[in-house]
Amino acid sequence: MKELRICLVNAGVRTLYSSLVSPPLGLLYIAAWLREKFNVKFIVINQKLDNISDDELVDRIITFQADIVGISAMTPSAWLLSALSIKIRKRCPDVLIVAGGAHVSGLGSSAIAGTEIDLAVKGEGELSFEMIVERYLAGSRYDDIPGLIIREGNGRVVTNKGMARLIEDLDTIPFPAYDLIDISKYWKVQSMLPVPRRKYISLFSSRGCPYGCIYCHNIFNKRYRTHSAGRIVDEIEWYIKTFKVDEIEFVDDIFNLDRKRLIEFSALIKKKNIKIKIAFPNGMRADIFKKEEVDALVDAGMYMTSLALESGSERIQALSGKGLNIQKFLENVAYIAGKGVFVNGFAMFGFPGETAEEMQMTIDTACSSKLHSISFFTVTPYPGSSLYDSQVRKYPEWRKPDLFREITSCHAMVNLSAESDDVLMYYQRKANRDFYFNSVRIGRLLRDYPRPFLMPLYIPELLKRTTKGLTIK
Ligand code: B12
Ligand code: SF4
Repeated sequence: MKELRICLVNAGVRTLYSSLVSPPLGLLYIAAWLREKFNVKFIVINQKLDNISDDELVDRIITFQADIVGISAMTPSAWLLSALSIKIRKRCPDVLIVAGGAHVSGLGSSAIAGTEIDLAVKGEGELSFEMIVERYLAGSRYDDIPGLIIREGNGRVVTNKGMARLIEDLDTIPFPAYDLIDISKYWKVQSMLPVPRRKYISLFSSRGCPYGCIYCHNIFNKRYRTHSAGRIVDEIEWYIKTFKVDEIEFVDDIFNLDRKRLIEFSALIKKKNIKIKIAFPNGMRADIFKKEEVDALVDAGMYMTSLALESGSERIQALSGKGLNIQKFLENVAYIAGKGVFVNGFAMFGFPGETAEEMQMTIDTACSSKLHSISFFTVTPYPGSSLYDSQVRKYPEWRKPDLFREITSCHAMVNLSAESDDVLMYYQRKANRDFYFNSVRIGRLLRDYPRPFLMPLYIPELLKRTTKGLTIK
């Protein structure tokens, strides 16, 4: 069988405001899955990491002689899809262009309007991409692949019935194809964790989350599926051996939902005497933690975690679907921080109808907590969230990807709160001032931040957040 050539691209532009980069795990999973089944050669290009232009990207696709190009994009990078796919089509007319990732998963068929993308996968990618390759090799049609979005010859976009098939047993997926990227390049930039320059690897050990937060995605379905504890530990051992990493960064949505697995995982790390630092830049739900689970993770090597508060108001907790038990949050943050773990928080202002009093409740809760640091974001209705679906009728312009262009936590594209833009921005600034300009907090930060000598790097950002706040696009 002829060797197939697939180029996988993580679309993005690295800017001052959008500088975080981490390994494109979705693409690495897809490559690992496909190369077990087909005679296929891959290249993986992270446009955001290398900040390469579309033209240079197309040069590389041509040099590689790709048969298929697979592009992944989140919504803030989705504006790139049109120009990039048009350029690929112009210079490589026969290449099959396939898209996927958070943006396509959220927006569906509208995501490929105005592009030259042939096929798009909404949701989990491995099984759909496998079916695409099968049909590509057989020269047959794609119209029996569940949920697939297809651009027909006449430019019309249709969506097949059904939903992308899910992998039931996640352990059947091989380890992500980290050999296809130069992981050391990622160690020189900052990932989601607020600590730059670490010899880490990202690990995604579960898919799906049963909670219904209105601002969150639904890429992997609401049903929670996990890699087994044994598989995660095998994966970690392989990373240590192959890439000499000393840290694992879990980017799950909700790692601690399966308590039994958490305990088993921690016990295995101990039993095998694996020396590794463990960080959770997101993906822990604070109010469901039990003390023994925290103890087990700390024993296994957890040194940093982020825990989302989102709001200090019970009304907003209910309205946002998060339904966090705020008291439990405060208790668990204190317990985890007391164990010597650096605890970062997340909160948001600007939920639909949120009042100034409710914003102040969030500030008060954050300030009364034992969090070491916290990011105060504004609510952004990303495609794929139920908040987007419920509001988009009022704001039809949101369908244009340009509106979300490189939007970050420093910008708000909309103000859904009950207050004016000025009041919303005032509370974001005030939150940063009240939280950080506190001698006890600064003392704890200096004592517990894992790389104190790097802290000055964050001073310009902090000053910006405390004085300028966000801007409404
Ligand atoms: C790590 C991470 C990041 C990393 C980058 C990761 C990367 N891939 O480059 C960093 C920290 C840089 C980041 C930044 C941001 N992120 Co982020 N991030 C994540 C997180 C936590 C994990 C991503 C991951 O590795 N998932 C695991 C892999 C296996 O999943 P996957 O990438 O989706 O891939 C699967 C499918 O999507 C599909 N697929 C993916 N690509 C392709 C391509 C093809 C061709 C096909 C067929 C299929 C396919 O198949 C894959 C395997 O099943 C997700 C949450 C989540 N659960 O995914 C949020 C998430 C993706 N991020 C999100 C957001 C909002 C952001 C920011 C805007 C945050 C901010 N305010 O600044 C920025 C945007 C950056 C930008 N300019 O685009 C949203 C995206 C919403 C949306 N509509 O785009 C998510 C879903 C979080 C959420 N709760 O809603 N993020
Ligand atoms: S925000 Fe967290 S708890 Fe809520 S749905 Fe998303 S992953 Fe689940």
